[in-house]
Amino acid sequence: MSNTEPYTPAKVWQWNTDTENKFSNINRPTAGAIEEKVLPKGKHPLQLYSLATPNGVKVTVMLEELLAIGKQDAEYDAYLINILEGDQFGSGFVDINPNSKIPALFDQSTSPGIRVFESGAILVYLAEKFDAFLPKEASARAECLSWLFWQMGSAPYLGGGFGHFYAYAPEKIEYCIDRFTMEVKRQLDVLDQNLSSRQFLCGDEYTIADMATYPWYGCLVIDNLYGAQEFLDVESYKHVTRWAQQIQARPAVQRGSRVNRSWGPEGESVPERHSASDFDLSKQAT
Ligand SMILES: N[C@@H](CCC(=O)N[C@@H](CS)C(=O)NCC(=O)O)C(=O)O
Repeated sequence: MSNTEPYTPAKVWQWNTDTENKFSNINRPTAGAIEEKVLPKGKHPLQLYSLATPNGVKVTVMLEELLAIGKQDAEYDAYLINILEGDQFGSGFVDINPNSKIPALFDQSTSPGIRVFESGAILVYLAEKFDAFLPKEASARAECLSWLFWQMGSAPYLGGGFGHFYAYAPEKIEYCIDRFTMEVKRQLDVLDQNLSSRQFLCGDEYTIADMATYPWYGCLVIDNLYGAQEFLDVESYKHVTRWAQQIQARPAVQRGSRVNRSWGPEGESVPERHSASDFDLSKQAT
């Protein structure tokens, strides 16, 4: 594929399996399990199968926040799903998420157990189960769900659109980078304007909307997600930066961001988490 060769779509699209790209290689045009693989299960009420990508971090941050406010039944076992190795296509994983994407949660404290997939649905499920981080009053709840769903609808433009074409695609295609940069900068401006008069996305209260948005737009601005800080001129989004720094300073966010990480500095990552002491053990390993 090259920018200089004009591309004419075939009459019927065919799946090209001999691409060199490690990200497109894991994708396939069909759904369902491709191998029998039983998922491991721990002793805690909640079983999480995930990876520390922005969508995964939303949930580990929520679980750590719940534990931090004393919700002991939010104890969880977090197992690593290596999406580059195809773990998401194992039969056990597909049973709890037919869409083969992390994160996926299994609540074994109920009988029968409950599966939940899609990060936004998992956040709402946990918020309702533990009565936390989702306001109950009608207008505050509507505001929180609006920002949560805003994030769920917007992030694919950031990750699948901008991030993919700016950082991962085998060649830089101006049309694609322009299109998604325009949209991501517009989204950052939406957030910046909202946060200019609010401490958190919905006002004074820290909610699941902040937890969902921080790993994407917060990390884009303060952690150089996709190496795009300069390209996107993130310094101009001052309110997003202030908000992201405030959230990043929370101990539960720092713990949650380390869970299910299989990369980064040794001692920082906690690839599997089964108890609070896993964070200390991981530090001692350095
Ligand atoms: N809308 C989903 C998106 C989940 C998603 O895209 N997960 C990615 C990692 S961030 C994944 O599992 N990719 C594996 C694949 O595409 O095969 C959610 O928010 O849970």
